[in-house]
Amino acid sequence: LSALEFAYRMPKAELHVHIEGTLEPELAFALARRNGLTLPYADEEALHAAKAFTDLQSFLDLYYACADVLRASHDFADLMLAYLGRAHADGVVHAEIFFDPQTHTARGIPFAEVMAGLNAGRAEGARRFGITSRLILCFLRHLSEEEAFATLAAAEPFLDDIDGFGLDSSERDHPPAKFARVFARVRALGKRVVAHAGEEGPASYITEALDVLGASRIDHGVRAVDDPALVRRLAADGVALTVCPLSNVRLRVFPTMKDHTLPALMAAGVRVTINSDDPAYFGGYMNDNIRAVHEAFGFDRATWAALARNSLEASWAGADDKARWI
Ligand code: ES4
Ligand code: ZN
Repeated sequence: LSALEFAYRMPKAELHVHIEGTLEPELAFALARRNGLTLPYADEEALHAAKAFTDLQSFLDLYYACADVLRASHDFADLMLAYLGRAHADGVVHAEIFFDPQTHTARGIPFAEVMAGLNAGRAEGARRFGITSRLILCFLRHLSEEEAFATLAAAEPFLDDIDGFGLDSSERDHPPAKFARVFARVRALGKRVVAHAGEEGPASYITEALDVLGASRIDHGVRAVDDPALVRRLAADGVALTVCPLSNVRLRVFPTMKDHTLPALMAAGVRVTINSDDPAYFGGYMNDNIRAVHEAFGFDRATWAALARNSLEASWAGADDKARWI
């Protein structure tokens, strides 16, 4: 078995995937039809052509526009089931999945409708594929603290189904500290904290996410290399980074995959994981990311095994499940 085939088949966890970012063009057009809507793109090919991004914001504009086809709970269920099936095919045994409720409640979709659909999809995915999953509610950082607090209040009846809270959307000029009080409340509710930091924003946002928000994992975190003391801290404390290689190249965080800081972070002893972020937008799912990294860096089997083990260890799966997989 080649190192790449080995990596494809390894049982692994996906810890950084936005469910809205798994909306493939085919499903987007099917949901538009089902809901009597017209997408601002003539066909799947035109939508595909719109995915030539120049930065994070150029992606987010399209991502939020396409999410408009998600209306009823069964739309969210179909989206979730399609993702879990695709992840299962790539050896993913456990997924911790972001959702952006503000993208939906702002359009008048009830929070309960979103939750019902995501949970129905997760239940069916567990039945069909044996895949376990968790939900992570992300606050949109370009919106206000007040709106984040309102979202947290709306989430309170559903806390049994939400394992953690995160922070996503436009990073620049929206530092983690903007949401210090919201995440204090999240911690008081006994929930885990993660945050996107150090994707387009500076390494100092990673430090802030750890110190001010109490984040236990950092989403992306690839700019940590600009602060050697921070890299030593991440390694010493075992803070996992949920790295998304194809995303970073498509959003021009790095010019090419060979410029990616993933090998440097691993060499420094940081607990790195590989993830797909928004697979319908960035050119692929888990194993597509693994292939792209392998083409750039040619890791051996031991390195791929370590990356898969990192993902399972850094996950919030139960101890029994972890013992089965690791
Ligand atoms: C995202 Cl790649 C990325 N960065 C920040 N926020 C996001 N939401 C969805 N994908
Ligand atoms: Zn992300």
